[in-house]
Amino acid sequence: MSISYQFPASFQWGAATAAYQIEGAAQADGRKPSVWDVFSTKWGRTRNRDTGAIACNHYHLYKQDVKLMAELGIKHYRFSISWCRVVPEGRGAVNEKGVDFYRRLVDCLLEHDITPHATLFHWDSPQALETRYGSWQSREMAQDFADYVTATVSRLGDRIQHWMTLNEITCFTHMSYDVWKPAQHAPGTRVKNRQAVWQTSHHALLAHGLGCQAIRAATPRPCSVALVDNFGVTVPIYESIEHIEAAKKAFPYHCGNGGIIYPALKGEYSPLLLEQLGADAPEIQTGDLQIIHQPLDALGLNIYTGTYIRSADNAQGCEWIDVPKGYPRLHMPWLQIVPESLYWGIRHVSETLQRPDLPLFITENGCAAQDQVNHRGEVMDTDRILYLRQYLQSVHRATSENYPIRGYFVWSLLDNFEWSWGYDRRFGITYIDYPSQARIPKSSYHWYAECIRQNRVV
Ligand code: GCO
Repeated sequence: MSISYQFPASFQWGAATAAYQIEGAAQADGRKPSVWDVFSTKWGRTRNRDTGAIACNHYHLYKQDVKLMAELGIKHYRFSISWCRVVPEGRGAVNEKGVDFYRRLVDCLLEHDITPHATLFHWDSPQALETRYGSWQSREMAQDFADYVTATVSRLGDRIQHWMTLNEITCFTHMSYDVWKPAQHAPGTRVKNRQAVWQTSHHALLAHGLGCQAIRAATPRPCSVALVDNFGVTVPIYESIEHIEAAKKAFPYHCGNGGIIYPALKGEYSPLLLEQLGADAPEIQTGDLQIIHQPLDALGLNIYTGTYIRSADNAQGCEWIDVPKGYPRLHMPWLQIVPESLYWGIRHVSETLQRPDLPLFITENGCAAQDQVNHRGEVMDTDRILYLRQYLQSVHRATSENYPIRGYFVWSLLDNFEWSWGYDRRFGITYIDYPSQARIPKSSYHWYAECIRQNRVV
């Protein structure tokens, strides 16, 4: 009998973006620079010194982009709110014109029967706080973030009921602060040692905890509160008992999982990781873990790839497997095709993190591909369809085994500013012709629309 890959009727289909990657309008209506505005103008930080100054000009073209979403058939849209539009100096005065843009956007979504899911922080922190105290190097950032959350949720909580605090803590801490080489993400600060790097992610975890409390205090109506994380997915080289156990043993060590998702979901840093970190471990003040370990209504997983693990006769009982030279990948050096990483990412939450209670969303999954517009003005991205089809079949497996996966947001609705890669890498199911700002739905857009229409992987 062939598998139909039919999803439950309640499954939520969506698409995701982020403010600095699509909005543009960097100086419109009172917005002040973020660390990415400053970082991306520095020589050698982004491809071709690309910046998000214009991006997809979504700030002005949002109505046509919402129309694209409606025609796609999604009922859920994940976007991020720019801290430096709402509180341009990072703390203090609220810029009501900045809030008004998000009111316009959300009202347009609701008019099209699309539910907004708002990420409160997707890396574009105010440059003013970098100047004031070095951003995430300071504990003050956690409270300033919570105050910005209060300002935002008290103004938009009448329209938005699905909130996510932070997007991918490691990407604005461990990738943004480095000891030995220039960090690849903003603010790109050199710090004195590894403990200083771990202290930045500890401060981000505090921001998450205080942010959860601020949302719940400020919301004018019931809402859901989530964290979005890109923990490192350890995948058994094949599904034998010993390799599955090895993948679970490797999990806390991989990509610092034990130092990010463990405190958030379990209220403690993984003892195994702390032992490995030794003096590099962050300084944890009394009460910090209680602040960090807030109840969550959901967890967002951003998963693009995985790392194969096998069992080993060593102290850790597991071994990382290097990626072979010719392993299939898409148009990013780290984007090895590992479809089962979605299944194992979902399963790790229930079994390795022991949180089977936690509703899950795939809040990002997608790939960069070498998209070309053909002579007929089309983008036939069958490589992206291949990638997405395999990954969605892996999500389906998790639903068929009754793991609490509630929905899937493709990354991304639009080609956009891909951070240090600039506009050189295209992740969208819609092609952006940047000079004209024309939107061209790719074959993957039409394929995804058919999946949504049939509620299954086609
Ligand atoms: C991330 C970010 C996105 C990226 C996407 C492709 O997960 O890194 O949330 O902003 O653009 O993942 O790298």
